[in-house]
Amino acid sequence: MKKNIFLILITVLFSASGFAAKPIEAVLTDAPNVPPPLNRRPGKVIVRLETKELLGRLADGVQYTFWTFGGQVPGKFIRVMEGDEVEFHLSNHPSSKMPHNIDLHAVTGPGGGAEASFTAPGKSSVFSFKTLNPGLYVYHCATAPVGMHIANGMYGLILVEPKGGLPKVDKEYYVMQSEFYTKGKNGQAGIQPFSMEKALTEIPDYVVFNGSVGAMTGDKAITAKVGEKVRLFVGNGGPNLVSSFHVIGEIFDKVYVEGGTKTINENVQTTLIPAGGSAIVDFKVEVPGTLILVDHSIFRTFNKGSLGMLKIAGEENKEVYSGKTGDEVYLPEGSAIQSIDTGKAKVVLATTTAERIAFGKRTFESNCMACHQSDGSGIAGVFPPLAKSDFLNADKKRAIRAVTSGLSGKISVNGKEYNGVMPAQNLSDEDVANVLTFVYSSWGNSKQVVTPAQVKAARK
Ligand code: HEC
Ligand SMILES: [Cu+2]
Repeated sequence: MKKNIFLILITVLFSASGFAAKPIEAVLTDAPNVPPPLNRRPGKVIVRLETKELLGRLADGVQYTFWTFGGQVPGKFIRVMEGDEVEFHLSNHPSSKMPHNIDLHAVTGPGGGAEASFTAPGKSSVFSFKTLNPGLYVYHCATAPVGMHIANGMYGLILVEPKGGLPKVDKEYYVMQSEFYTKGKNGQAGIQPFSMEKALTEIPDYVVFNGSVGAMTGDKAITAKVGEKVRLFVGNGGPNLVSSFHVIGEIFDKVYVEGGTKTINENVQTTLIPAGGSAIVDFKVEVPGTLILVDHSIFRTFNKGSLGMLKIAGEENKEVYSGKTGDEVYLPEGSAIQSIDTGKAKVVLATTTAERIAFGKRTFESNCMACHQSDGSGIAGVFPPLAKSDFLNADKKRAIRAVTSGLSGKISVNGKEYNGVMPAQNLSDEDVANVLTFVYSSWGNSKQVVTPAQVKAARK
């Protein structure tokens, strides 16, 4: 114990007097985690990063060969401080097919380190730089064809803490948006190769946070407690799109505009994050619930994947937010149940029950989940549960009709009354069969199978 204190004292004295202290190995983290604040003086720091190409999940049933910094998309979060001397080691895994390099926007020097770090498979490169400017910076691969290396997942964030650090908060998270361009359409199953044509037209099939659809939802949501201050380090890897970053149900108390440290905007709803840029957003969470992280170019969010969740636990504060205090059906004269046209053309027909369930899960996620929730639990008093629903399990034909024609008026589900309106779902017989078979197979339901022929018959 005494010896430790003595050692710390010596180290402090040495660094204070300008003696070269032992270099520090930087702690790197995978998204959504961020290395802890540094609380130290500037010094010599060693960063070791490995490029690796690997097959991974892009969406349910969809796989993609990602090119990564550190084995995940986005790349590892690097945290250094203003005035550090960074010795950067880039290693390219022997199994890689491509050479890679790194352009760190935090570097002052040609290519941001790109030329110095060009590394063939099975090799390592070393270069050094001084962190002259504090801020939150993107890094990315800059090996030709640059667009393709970025499109395949080669980007991440490096934070250069200003001297003295950023103001203290309770939770810090790493969120990075990016797009993927695949040969097949959104949702098309299998291993999807990169599509250069789609990348050139800048119309992606997927727009995601942290590398895949659903990387930050459900039990992978980030969390905080009522009363805590939350900080998101948000980056945009592009390669093409600009993000309108927004958190549904929050207002950013502070935005470090474009990831700089000088211009701090306050009370912001949506902040623009350029491709190859960043922002730091701080906010205090006041009430419990699930906040939804989105790109407010909203079709990207609800149809292409850029949706994340921040779950807040804690006590209600009815003064800040009352929740629903009134709930009545509003059906003015002449109005009928509306229908939602999803415009989705499905071509692949299920041949087995397992396939029906798998396809049905996707239909559920894009057509039912918003109301009935991902675990089928519904929302008390508003959307009835599908999980263990006596209403559902008692009568298959009635369940089919609810989906094909909509449902309104008083119903009772598991002893609780509901009096809402479910819009008719404009789905094909095949899709209705799939989604109901999925629902029946999930959450303790009766495991009945619904076929397209039964749907067709029930429509009459
Ligand atoms: C816009 C919100 C909304 C969407 C989307 C929606 N529902 Fe519903 N659903 C409701 C409401 C509200 C009710 C209750 C209607 C009533 O009170 O008469 C309901 C009732 C039901 C019921 C009967 C009650 C029960 O809990 O068993 C079933 C089955 C059902 N929905 C299935 C689905 C399926 C499957 C989908 C997707 C294809 C879907 N719903 C999409 C709002 C929605
Ligand atoms: Cu590369």
